[in-house]
Amino acid sequence: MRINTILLLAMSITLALLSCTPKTPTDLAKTGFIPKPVSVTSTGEAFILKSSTGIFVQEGQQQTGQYLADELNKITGLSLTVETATETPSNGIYLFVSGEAGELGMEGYELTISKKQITVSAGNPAGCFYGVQTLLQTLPVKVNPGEPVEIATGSVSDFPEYTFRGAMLDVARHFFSVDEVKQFIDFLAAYKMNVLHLHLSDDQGWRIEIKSWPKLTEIGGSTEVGGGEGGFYTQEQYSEIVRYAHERQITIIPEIDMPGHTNAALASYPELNCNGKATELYTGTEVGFSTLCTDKEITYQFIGDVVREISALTPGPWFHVGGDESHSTPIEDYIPFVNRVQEIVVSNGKKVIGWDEIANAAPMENATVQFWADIKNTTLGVEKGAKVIMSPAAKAYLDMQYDSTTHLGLHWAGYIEVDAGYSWDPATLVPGVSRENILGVEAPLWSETVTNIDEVEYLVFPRLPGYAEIGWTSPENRNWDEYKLRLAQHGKRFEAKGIDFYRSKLVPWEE
Ligand code: NGO
Repeated sequence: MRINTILLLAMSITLALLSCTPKTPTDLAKTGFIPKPVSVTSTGEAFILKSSTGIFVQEGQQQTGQYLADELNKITGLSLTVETATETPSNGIYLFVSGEAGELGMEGYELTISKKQITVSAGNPAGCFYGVQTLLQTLPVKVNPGEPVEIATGSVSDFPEYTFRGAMLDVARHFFSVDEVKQFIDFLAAYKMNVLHLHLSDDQGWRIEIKSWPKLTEIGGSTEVGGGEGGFYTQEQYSEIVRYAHERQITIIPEIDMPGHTNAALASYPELNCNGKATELYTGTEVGFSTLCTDKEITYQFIGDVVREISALTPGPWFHVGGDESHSTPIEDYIPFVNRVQEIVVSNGKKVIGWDEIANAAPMENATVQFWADIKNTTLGVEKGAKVIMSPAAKAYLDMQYDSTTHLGLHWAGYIEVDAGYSWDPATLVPGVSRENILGVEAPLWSETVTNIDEVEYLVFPRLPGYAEIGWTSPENRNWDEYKLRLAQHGKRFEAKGIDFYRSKLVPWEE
């Protein structure tokens, strides 16, 4: 045999042997992480996760350790448990928080996977939780019982672009149960989002118990869009949502929308109306017809009580005052009203957030305007010293339809296909609003057309991971053509979690 023929033969035997060996995930850099980390390095081997694998945590990190154990056990069918350790063990998984910013900042983390050991080290507990989410994305979606679980070795160094990465759920137009809100929180947590804004009141419903004004929920909470039975959270239930979110490093922002979008309150208490008469409950979807009576003292007593009770239940730094579409409040009444409400919020120890219209009031230091529609309002807010949350309706509203065939959602701001939702940069979208003015990004889901969590899922997925990535990953590191391949890998994850998602034709979903 000639030497070339022998070489060829040897090569084909090797190839044949290679194709028989089971595929092990030894290239960490091929994992479709969302949001995309700052850097990923592969070392080409595998860590085997098995029933004897220990999960060790530094004192104080038990909760995140338990979260990791629960998630790993769900995927693998194993029964891993958590122990505390004072130093890095030589085998197993170890979660560690240094308490110092270091090169990756407080929220940054380093995930290191070797054949024997996985470590997550971070500046603060949030960073540690994000490292855990990255680790979870290295695992297969589901593992058959008894099958070894192989995790590719290498390291991930990572930190977020923006400190504020959120979504909003409108629980006023349709009410969602505590369990549904928890599911929504889990969606955010999986993609390292850290804020859930709850739109707790609107014309169609008041959704949080206020002990000093009980009729708000008794009457105002009794219906919703379409005339359904509505509902509300007791203060204990709201606290349970806050607690569940906190365990997942998510801050709740409560919103009480005012002076417009207040029909549910106006129907509950006649004295909040200028004519002293309660309005009828409302179950339609028009906006802009209601207003609190801005020159009655009782209005401010009411707001004072509401802000005080909700603030006492809310550990996060913010209170959202709404302020949008107050078409029935003359601007000369609107401005002093918003100014006074800002003072009430600040005196309750919270920072003000409002939709971009509140920029017409003053002063704005320490306040944040949420850009949704009006560039002039938003730049005015910036000039007055406010920070901006970017929620452009035409790009980031989760209730906008994907295209003209979408059976749920609205399209007043346009259709938002998955690529359009992903391909924009918060720091360059609005002239006059630049990186240093921006606190972060939030994707709101208004619920005029969605009535349960399955419908919510259809509008939220697959766009939510894109908004999470806009908040986390620097714009230089983002590109739709590359992102869509990573998103394609997540279709199986959505399925495994029972998420009803929109199978956009723009994404080459992996089967
Ligand atoms: C607008 C309006 C909401 C609607 C939503 C529907 C804002 C800030 N106010 O956004 O009341 O529910 O559009 O997309």
